[in-house]
Amino acid sequence: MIVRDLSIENNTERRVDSDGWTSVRLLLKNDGMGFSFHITTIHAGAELHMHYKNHFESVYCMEGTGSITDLATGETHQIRPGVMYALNNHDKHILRADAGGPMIMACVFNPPVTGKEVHGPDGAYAADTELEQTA
Ligand code: 9YT
Repeated sequence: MIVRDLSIENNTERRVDSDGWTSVRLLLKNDGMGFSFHITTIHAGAELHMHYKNHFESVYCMEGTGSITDLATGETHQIRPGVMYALNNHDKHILRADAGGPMIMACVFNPPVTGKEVHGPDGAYAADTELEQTA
C-alpha cells in the first residue's frame, strides 16, 4: 500500500512549478500503478494551451472556476467543483482559471508521467521513450 499526504509531498521534489500551474505528483510511473495521479493548481487568471499527444488525461475540479475550450470544435465548457473532463482523443485544448482565484484539480495520466515533465512548445509532454523502446 502507498499512503502519501499532499501537505508533506508539497515540500518535496514531487512538487513541480511551471508557468501558470503548480502540481504535486502523488503517484508516478515508478509506483507501478499504470497511471500517475496529480493534484494540480491552475493559478488565478492563467490560460494554458495544452495538447497531450502522448497521454490520456482525466481531470476533476475540486475548487475554483474556469473553462476549457476544445480546439477541435471551438466549444467552451465551464468548469466548477464537481466537473470532470477527459481528454480521450488527445484533445488539443485551452484551460483557463478565472481571475478570482485558482482552480484545484485532481488529474490522472495514462501512461503515467515519469517525474518532472513540463509542457514542450507544442503543449505536450514528451512520450515515455522507455515505453516506446520496449513496445
Ligand atoms: C489540469 C491539468 O492540465 N493538469 C496537468 C497536470 C499537471 N500540469 C502536471 O502535473 O503535469
